[in-house]
Amino acid sequence: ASIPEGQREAWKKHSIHGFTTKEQFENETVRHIETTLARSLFNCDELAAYSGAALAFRDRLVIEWNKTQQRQTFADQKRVYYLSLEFLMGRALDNAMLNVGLKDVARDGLKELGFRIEDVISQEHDAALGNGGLGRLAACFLDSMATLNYPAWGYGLRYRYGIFKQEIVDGYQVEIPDYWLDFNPWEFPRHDITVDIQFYGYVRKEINEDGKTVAIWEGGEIVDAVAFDVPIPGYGTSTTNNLRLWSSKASKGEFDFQKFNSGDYEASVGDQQRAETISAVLYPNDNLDRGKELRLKQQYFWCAASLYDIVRRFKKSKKPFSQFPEKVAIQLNDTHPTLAIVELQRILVDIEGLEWSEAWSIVQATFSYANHTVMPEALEKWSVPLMQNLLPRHLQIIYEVNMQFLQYVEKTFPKDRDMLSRVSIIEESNPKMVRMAYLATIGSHKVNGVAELHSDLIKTTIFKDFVTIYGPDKFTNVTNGITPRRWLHQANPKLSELIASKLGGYDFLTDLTKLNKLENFLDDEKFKKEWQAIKYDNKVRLARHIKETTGVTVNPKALFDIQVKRIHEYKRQQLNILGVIHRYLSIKAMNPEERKKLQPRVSIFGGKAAPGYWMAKTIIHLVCSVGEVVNNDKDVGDLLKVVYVEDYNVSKAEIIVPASDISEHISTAGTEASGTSNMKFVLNGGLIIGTCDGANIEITREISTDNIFLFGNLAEDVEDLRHAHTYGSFRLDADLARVFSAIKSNMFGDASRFSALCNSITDHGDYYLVSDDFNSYIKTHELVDEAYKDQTAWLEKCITSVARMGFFSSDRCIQEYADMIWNIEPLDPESS
Ligand code: T68
Repeated sequence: ASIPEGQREAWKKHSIHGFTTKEQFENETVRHIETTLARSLFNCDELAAYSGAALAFRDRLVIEWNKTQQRQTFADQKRVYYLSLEFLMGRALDNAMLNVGLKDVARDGLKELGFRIEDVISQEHDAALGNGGLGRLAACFLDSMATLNYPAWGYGLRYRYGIFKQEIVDGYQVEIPDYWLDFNPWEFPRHDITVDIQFYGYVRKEINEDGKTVAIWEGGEIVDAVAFDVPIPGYGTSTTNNLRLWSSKASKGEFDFQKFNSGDYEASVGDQQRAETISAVLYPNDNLDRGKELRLKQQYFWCAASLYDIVRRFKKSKKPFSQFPEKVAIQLNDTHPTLAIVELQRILVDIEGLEWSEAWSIVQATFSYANHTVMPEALEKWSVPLMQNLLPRHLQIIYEVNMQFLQYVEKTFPKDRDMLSRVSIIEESNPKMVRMAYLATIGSHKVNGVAELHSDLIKTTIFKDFVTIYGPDKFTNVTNGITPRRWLHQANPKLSELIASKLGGYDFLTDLTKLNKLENFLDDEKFKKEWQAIKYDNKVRLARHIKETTGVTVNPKALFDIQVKRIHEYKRQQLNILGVIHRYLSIKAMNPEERKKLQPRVSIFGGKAAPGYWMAKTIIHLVCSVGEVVNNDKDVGDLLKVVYVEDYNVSKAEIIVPASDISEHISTAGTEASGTSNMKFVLNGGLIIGTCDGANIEITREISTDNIFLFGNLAEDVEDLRHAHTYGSFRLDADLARVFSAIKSNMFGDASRFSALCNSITDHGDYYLVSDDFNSYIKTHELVDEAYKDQTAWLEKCITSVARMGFFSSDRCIQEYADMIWNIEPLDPESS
């Protein structure tokens, strides 16, 4: 429906261009406050100022967004679709200001209107549609894809409730629902873009006019998927990509007017609510699979809507389906979207009438799959009866895919009889289970891990047989990265500015390897003083936040030791807090002379526990209980403080990350696929203490062993150590035994509350090797204390590390995906 040639002049005359000057920004902001929000200068609080400024910036984004979409349609290049059940975006306004390069304009404008930009920015509610690393990775990738001008779309679910808000009440985690949609200027409902999604029903076989047997999926229920679009601006480019989130609602056909008219309101409203439940809430588990039916419904709802949308867009080009993989790449963020593979095969065979094998080649050439964990409890499996009921046709397709795959395996490896049951998509358990990681692997042309160690591990553990079957080239590594725009420029503006002043501009934000020039300034005393002052200011800012939210006073001159991430036994916050108790006991035993020599510390924890993960909640409680005792022990004073920062999220991370001296990345070797906060902390001039796990290993390679505190057993030894525990040779570390005695003496309150936690280490096999690594951990912390005393040397380590972090930009990472996996080209907005 385009405007005729003759009328286009009028359109162009009135076409909106968006503000560029302070005057125009103020004008737009006030206009939005007065008209869009119907408020006035007598009635304008910080929230209204935020809303007005956000709407002004939104207008600017929309203009470029429209142009980008037009340009991409016209160019008809290959696009990538990033399917992720989680997008942990955080706040959008600050990011929009920086990406379009108008933050200074906004600061001055807001000041003139009576507001401080920081207060306005902090009014925004985080978009928290994710659990942790996996969801935040998706958000960093969107930023990089737009910045690098790739024609890329994100597809996700528009949860009404994001990850819960955490409150700490009497030292326990309490979960509060995160209703975030009250005012969200960043999304655009597309009520014209809806897709009917079918569930349940049955499959009928029919002979069509060509004499071919076709499957027809009938009956069941229909739910509508409505698109909500979110603009994703790139940094320093006008490319503005789209993130499409699906929301569920009762379909018009389905909403029972009969029931409604006959007065059975409750039943009709019930149907509606059941439909809306699908996109109601994000499942709050990270690295754990619980196999709930509603989760499977969410997955299919989102995959089917996205695939329908992608296929519809492709069909507009009128090209044959054989060219589908030349126009479409689909990236699966973990196994959560694996049903998209099955759905595309269903569309091609059942609806478009392609031959099975031709369709399957198209599917395999289209999809690629990134794995994010090797831990068995996190690998997705769905029960066959559940799938049979909810998605009967999809289960048939899975069985067919499996049969053909197993026939091939049998023919190729006739001697290995056990291989068939090992690699079958269907696990022969009771009930039978569909192994989603195998299905994703079989249906993709590339499978990648997210850090080198992890990519090696998947090839020798969960996908060992698949390496034999497909050869090693199907499996590759793409080490994770982070966006330096948010995680340096936005979170740490002063450091970014200092770096820019030395490097002659902000080019490092789009080519992070440019940071290496910082090594030329290691003798520049003024530079180093400024660097140190910025770190101190960032610590003061965090100390203020801690004071306001917990009431605890911490000294910004102390060493800030931070562990913020989801609470999980494999991430070993228990090792950290047991180490803190050890430190406390040591301090208590010291004489005044020894105390004088000790480096004062603040141990800062933060992170959410899955609501049903009882052990993780116990760890939180232990941290809080230790804090309660230590922080009120006059005898200890500033030598040690222990803080739990409530409700760790993206916007808190932006305050916490720049304030660390040392951060903890101490997972049992071989369990953390990559980790990405390790990269954020180092990029902000903090050092890390960590195990040889995930991306810590590559960080070490880049910044050198001199600049990182590594400790603990290696991944290759973990299996043997566990085996040894099981067969009797477990010996509790002596220092750790003293720590347990202290806990048992009720030093931190009723010890029975911590007994399961202690017993998991002392009596139940110490699966995460806390005792095995304890001594090495304590010793390494002593090295940290020693090193921190030499502030000059410490500072040089920090600066050298930052200079060498270029590799960990998500731009590098996206470049690798684009070249090695997606085979897509950027579309430069200036060249068309
Ligand atoms: C994380 N995974 C990895 N999973 O743990 C981390 N899981 O090492 C890695 O750096 C990061 O992914 C990015 O690659 C997760 O965050 C989940 O959140 C999750 C959510 C649902 C189900 C399973």
